[in-house]
Amino acid sequence: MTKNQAVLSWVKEMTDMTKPDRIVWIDGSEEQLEALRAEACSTGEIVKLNQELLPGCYYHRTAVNDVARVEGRTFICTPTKEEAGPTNNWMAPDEMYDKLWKLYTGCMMGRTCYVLPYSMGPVGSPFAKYGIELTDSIYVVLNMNIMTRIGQKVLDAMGDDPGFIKGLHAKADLDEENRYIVHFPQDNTICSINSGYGGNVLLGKKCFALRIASYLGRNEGWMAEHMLILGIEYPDGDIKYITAAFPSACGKTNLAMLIPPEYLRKKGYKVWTVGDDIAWIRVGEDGRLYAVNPENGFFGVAPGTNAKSNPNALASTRKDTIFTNVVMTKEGGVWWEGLDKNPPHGVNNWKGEPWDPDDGSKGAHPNSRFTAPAVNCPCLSSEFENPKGVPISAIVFGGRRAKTAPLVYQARDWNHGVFVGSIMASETTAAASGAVGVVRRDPMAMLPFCGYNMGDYWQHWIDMGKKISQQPKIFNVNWFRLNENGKFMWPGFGDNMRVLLWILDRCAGKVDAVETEIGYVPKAEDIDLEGLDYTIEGDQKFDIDALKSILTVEKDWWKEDLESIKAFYGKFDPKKIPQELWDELAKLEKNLA
Ligand code: SAT
Ligand code: MN
Repeated sequence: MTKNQAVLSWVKEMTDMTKPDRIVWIDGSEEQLEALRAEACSTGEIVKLNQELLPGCYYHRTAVNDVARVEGRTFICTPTKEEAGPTNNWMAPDEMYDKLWKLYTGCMMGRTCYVLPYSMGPVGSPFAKYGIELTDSIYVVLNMNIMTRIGQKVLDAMGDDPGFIKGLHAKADLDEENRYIVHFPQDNTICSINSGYGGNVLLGKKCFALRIASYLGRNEGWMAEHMLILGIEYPDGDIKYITAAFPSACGKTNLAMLIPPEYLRKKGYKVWTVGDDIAWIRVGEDGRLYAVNPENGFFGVAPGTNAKSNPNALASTRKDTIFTNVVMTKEGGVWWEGLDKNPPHGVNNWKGEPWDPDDGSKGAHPNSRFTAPAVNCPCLSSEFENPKGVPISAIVFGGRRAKTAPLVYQARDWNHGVFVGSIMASETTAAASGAVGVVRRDPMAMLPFCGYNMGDYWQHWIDMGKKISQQPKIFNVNWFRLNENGKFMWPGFGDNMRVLLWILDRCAGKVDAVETEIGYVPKAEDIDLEGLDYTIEGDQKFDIDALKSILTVEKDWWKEDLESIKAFYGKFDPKKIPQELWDELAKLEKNLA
C-alpha cells in the first residue's frame, strides 16, 4: 500500500515488538470497513442497532474501569521536565520508553494489528497533517473512520515523507495500573496502552490534534486549540465566525450547533457549525486569524442531548453513528439521561447489568458518547472543508462557574485577553476520571491538552498577537451561574445566541459597554431579551434584573479568585510566565483593591 520506508520500517519495528498474529492495513474501502463491522459484531465488541431506526449505527460498551480520559496517567515526555512544565506529568523519555516497551512486548499475541493511516484536515490540503495509528481494536478503527479521513488516499498523499505522527495503541489487559497515554513531542510519537476509551485511544484527537499539534504549532508559528468554530449568518447573508474554548463536557458541541431563538430565526439568522472541539489556527495573508477543524466527526457527550437542547446533534446521530456506554433499548435503539422523560424498562444499563430506571440510578454513563460523521450535521458549514479555514472575529473563553465569572465580559486588548484565557477556571466534569464539580484552573481549556510548558504556551499566544494585524476581540462567558438554591440563572442553549450577537456587535464597534475591574461588561439593555421565556424557579422569571445580577462583577468573589490565580501562577517558574501576564495580574489586583 505504500513504499514509504519510514512507515514500513516503523510498522515492522512495532509489530516485531507487539507480535500480533495478523497485520491488516486499512485501505478505508467500504468493503473492508463492512467486514470489520461484521467481525466486531461476531465477537460482541460492537452490536448492530436496529437498522430501520438507526441505519449504519452500532453500540459499544467499554470496560467499566475505562470510561474517561485519565489525566493522571497522561504524560508529556520531553527531554527535560521543564519543557513539559508544572501542569503536565513528565518522565524522562528513555525511562518511559523502557517501561512502555516492556508492556508492549508480545501484547498483541493472538490479536490483529490494524495499520491505520489517517489525516487531520482534508487530505491533500496544505495544512493537513498525517498520522499512522497501529491498534488492536476494531472499535478504534471504526471510530477513527468517523472522526478523521483514513485509508489509501492518506498514504498516497504522504508519499515518501517520513514526517508522519506515529501512534501505537494496544488494549493489552485494560489494566488501570498500567494504563499510559504518552506523548513524545520531539519524536512525533504517541503511545497508548491498557485503555479502549475515546480520548485515550482515538489518537488523532486529543493526543495528536491538541498535544502534539500544540507543540508543532509553537515551533511552526500556528496554534492548536481546544475550541469549537461556528459561523453566525446575518439576515443579509454576511457570516461572522467565532471560536470558543470550553473544557470537556461544558457545552462546546451544543454551542457549535446552536438553534437561534425563534424571533431571530424569523428574521433570517442562522448558525453554521465548522467544528465542535478542535481548531487549528493560522495567520492569513490579510493579517487575520483563520481556523480549520482538523476532525471529520463529532465525539459528543450523549446525556443531556435531546430534541430541544441540541436537535442538530441528535439529527447527526441518526445514521452511521457509534454509541458508547449509553443504554440500548429492546428495539435496538438508544437512550440516555436527558434524551426524553421515558426511560426504557426491562433493559440493561451501560455496564450491561439489569437496570431499573425507577431506582434513581443512571442508565447511561455520564460520559457516554456518540461518534457521528460531520456530514450528518444539518447545520454543517459550507466552509467545513475549506483548507484555508474561516476568518475569526472573536475568541471566546468560558468555563462552568457557579459564581464569580459574569455571563460575559470582554478583554481590553489581546494581551489582556491572553490573561483572561490563562485564568480560566471550571468545575470538573465526568469527561476525565476523578472528582466531578471541583473548581480548577484550566487555562484556555488546554490544561489536559497542552503538549509543552503552559508558560511557553502563553508566551506563544502573546507572540501570535504581534503577528496578527487584525486581531480578533477576546471574551469570557459563563452560562452556568447558579443562584443560592442551585438553579441556573441563565437559560443557556439557543439563548446563548443573544450573548454571541452582543459579542459580534462589540467586534463591529456597534455597541458600547461598561468598563469594570475585569474588563468590559455589557449594558443590560444591549443584550436583546425579546421572546425570552425562562423561569429560574418558582415565580422568578428571567428578566432584565436577573440579567443585571449575572452581569455584575462581585468584587469579594473576585478577590478570592485572585488568590487562587496567584497560587496557580505560583506553580510556574516565574520567568516562564510572560511579563505581559504578570502586568495584567498586577492590574487586576490594583483594580480590585
Ligand atoms: O477526550 S475525549 O476525546 O474523550 C472527549 C473530551 O474529554 O473532550
Ligand atoms: Mn474536547
